[in-house]
Amino acid sequence: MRRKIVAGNWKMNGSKDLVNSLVGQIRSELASLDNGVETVIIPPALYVGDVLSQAGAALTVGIQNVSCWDSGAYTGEISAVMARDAGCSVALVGHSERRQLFGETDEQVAVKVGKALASGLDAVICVGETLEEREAGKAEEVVSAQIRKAVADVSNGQWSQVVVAYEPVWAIGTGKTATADDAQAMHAAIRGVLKELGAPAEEITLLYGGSVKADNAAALFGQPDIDGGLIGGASLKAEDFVGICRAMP
Ligand code: G2H
Repeated sequence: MRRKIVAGNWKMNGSKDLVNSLVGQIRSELASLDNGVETVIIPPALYVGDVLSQAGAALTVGIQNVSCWDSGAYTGEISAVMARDAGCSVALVGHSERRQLFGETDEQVAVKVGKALASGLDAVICVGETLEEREAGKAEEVVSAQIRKAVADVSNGQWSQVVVAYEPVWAIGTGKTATADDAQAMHAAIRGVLKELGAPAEEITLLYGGSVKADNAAALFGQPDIDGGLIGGASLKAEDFVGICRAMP
């Protein structure tokens, strides 16, 4: 039985006021939900403590990025060890915005996956193709290569901490969503790659991300290989985010 996860990636949005208004509301509205979904809030790192203080046991908290290093003279960096120490349970690694805007490479993603897992965090490894790559018929090839590199150093005992999020770059924040069929096809391919690599593929949670909303979540989550969602814009409004959590079968 795979974990079902809905994670809200706030990106560089939010404030103490938003934490105060949103987290308690999400928490209370999800209190009666019994569909087994694990709900994760991933705010900007400065607000991790504030979110944790309001999250209660029902919500877990994550960090959007971790450093390639554990500590030292790396101004502005936050290590996985620190994120764990601060109370995070989850780290996003290799989000397309990190790859595209900050030049994060597959090699750095692999190092960050290692740091997250070694520190005890679950690593949500983000992969996805650009529109150009999809139109060239290379989507599966690109995503498969990203996964192979990202998990190259994962050891047998660490697979239970690995989650993969498929986020087609052309669907992120654009209002365009992959069809449920297209997303399912890619998720099945991802599971196939994990299996080839010797991972317990049937037990690994695969999330879809990219303009997920309350009104398209049920179709996506109803697919056999889609185990939840990584939510951006719609995680900033309680009604939308809770609606997505409720859409999990
Ligand atoms: C993809 C997603 C969250 P959005 O980046 O990671 O964002 O739901 O706004 O497309």
